[in-house]
Amino acid sequence: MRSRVVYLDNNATTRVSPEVIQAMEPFLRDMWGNPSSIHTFGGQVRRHIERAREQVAELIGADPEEIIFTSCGTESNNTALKGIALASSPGSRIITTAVEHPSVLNVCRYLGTTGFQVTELPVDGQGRIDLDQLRESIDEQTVLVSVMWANNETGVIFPVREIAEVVKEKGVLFHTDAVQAVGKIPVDMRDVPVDLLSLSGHKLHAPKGIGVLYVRKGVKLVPLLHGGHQEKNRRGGTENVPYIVGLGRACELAREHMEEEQTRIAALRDRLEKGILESCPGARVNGDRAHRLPNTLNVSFEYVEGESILLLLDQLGICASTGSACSSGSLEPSHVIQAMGVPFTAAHGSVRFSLSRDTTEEDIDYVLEHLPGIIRRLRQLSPFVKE
Ligand code: 7TS
Repeated sequence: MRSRVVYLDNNATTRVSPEVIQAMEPFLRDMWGNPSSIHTFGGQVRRHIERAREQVAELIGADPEEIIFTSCGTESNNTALKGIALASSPGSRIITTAVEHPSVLNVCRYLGTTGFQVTELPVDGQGRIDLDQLRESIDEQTVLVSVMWANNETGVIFPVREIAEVVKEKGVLFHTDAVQAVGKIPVDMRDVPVDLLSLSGHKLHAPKGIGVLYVRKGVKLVPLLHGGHQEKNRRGGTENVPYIVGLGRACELAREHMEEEQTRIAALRDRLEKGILESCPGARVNGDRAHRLPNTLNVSFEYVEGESILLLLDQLGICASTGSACSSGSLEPSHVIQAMGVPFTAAHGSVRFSLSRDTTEEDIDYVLEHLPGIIRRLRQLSPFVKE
């Protein structure tokens, strides 16, 4: 048995916080009625959904009416992209970036096979897009621009306000996948002219299987799930009441504690980064360090396979990831690292460490105690290195 687990894969998923479990429990045990029912037993549940809607809205500076509950970030992204595409004429253009999560990129590519025009903007070596290139690529046919708020693999934060302003100047709709941003950095719909925004519960200590699509008042989109009248006809299906209540509580906790928590998390991340760069020759950080989520560190170790590092870390109970868990199983470097033009010898050795409010100093010390030795051992095995 391993003596401990050091979980540094919080961009893949986070632990459900005890307060969230406590908030959800009554809705699994006692208050299990259908919120659409006429009788009091079911109907009493409805106001708890509306309370959760307010809690989510408050975290992102939205109006509760602009919040649609979905089953996950992937569904929110699909609803935004397909919903706007279906409300537009065939041949319309959608613009996105080469470093989006597959739940945006693969939807755009699918829409590309059904007659829509799709532009994937490249990124530079730091993972940034060029705003002039974005402006120039918005043509008469463009109906939607989708750029993530923060990248899940590198943590790079996009200048969403500037991007939104460029897009709105052209009279085009703007969607942002904020799955990795919400709960980690301020996200406020009163400040930024976003039309549609996706978030996901399990990235902020709520359960997997609950998400939100924010849709600004007045924006028309075709639902992904046609069905009953739930969510004001924008998403059919009986509401996942316990998870909706849990997400509401998670948003409330994020709002109360984000500032202090994220300062502490950023300090731990910086200590990990400094320790790795000092003790592992050939280590380099991927992504723009000046504009990065406080919890994320993506490092490449030259001439070493990321997968081998993960396996050896795993034997010590340390959980990290190469790129996104969604693409694990493939030995290709991640599309994000490739799009940034990271050299081949480093791209294969990229590892993502992502922290959370549960991360402790001892966790970081434990990694720094063991990682340099792992890298040294693997380098000695590399056919490319003579030491
Ligand atoms: N968008 C982004 C930016 C994400 O990071 C993820 C999950 C999703 C959408 C999908 O959300 P879900 O609720 O459907 O899971 N990202 C990752 C990751 O980086 N590693 O594992 C899952």
